[in-house]
Amino acid sequence: IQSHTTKEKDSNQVLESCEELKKASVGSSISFENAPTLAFPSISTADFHFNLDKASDIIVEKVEEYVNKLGNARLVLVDLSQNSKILSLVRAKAAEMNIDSKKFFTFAGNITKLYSEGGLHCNVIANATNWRLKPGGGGVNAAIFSAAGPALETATKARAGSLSSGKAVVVPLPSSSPLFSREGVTRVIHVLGPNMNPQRPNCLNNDYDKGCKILRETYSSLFDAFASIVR
Ligand code: AR6
Repeated sequence: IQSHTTKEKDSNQVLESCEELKKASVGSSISFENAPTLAFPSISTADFHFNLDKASDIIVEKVEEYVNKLGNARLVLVDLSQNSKILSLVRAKAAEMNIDSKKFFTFAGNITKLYSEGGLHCNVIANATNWRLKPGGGGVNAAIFSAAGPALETATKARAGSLSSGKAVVVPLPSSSPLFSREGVTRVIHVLGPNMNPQRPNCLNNDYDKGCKILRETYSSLFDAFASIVR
């Protein structure tokens, strides 16, 4: 699975050497010609303090459930660093389960720069958000709202005022957003995972029966939302 990252980069180098294609990819979503792809971060495992081993089991279980229902669409788990613990846990477990590495793989990179820095085109990205769907805070939520510009906040408000845990909301990204024009992202799916951090609202106080149930529900909501876009 790891070598997929290299393959993506190699094929990007070929693309980059072709000036015509490079020009054609600027400012238009039509010229991003890959299969529909959802890039998603590991929900709840950083600021929300969810146990990494339990989360990795759930990610692989849910990916296995959905990956073959999505036609040629791909799912990609993203984290900032190649040394990410959650990426290695998931890679190992996905390999054990023989999950098709063309349809599901892991990728190290900033989720807001997957195309421009990694050559990986993902038309949909998931955001691990907060219940108010507010920009800022930290982690991937702050990164996505900041990279997308004010257009995402406006578009999000038009769809929903808040989110309960386990749920997802799909927000079409206006073409004025740099995430659209630079990265080819046409939709952001906000999801709210279970929280185990006492400093954050609705902490589950280490109740992993409830937490695992909600994390499963979160990934189901996310992949159902992506499936409804792909269909
Ligand atoms: N690109 C890719 N992955 C990232 C990026 C990025 N730019 N930034 C973080 N990650 P977290 P949570 C990874 O904390 O645990 C927010 O403040 C990170 O390494 O963003 O669900 C919200 O407003 C980790 O693997 O989300 C909520 O209040 C994963 O993304 C709260 O944090 C999720 O980390 C949600 O906490």
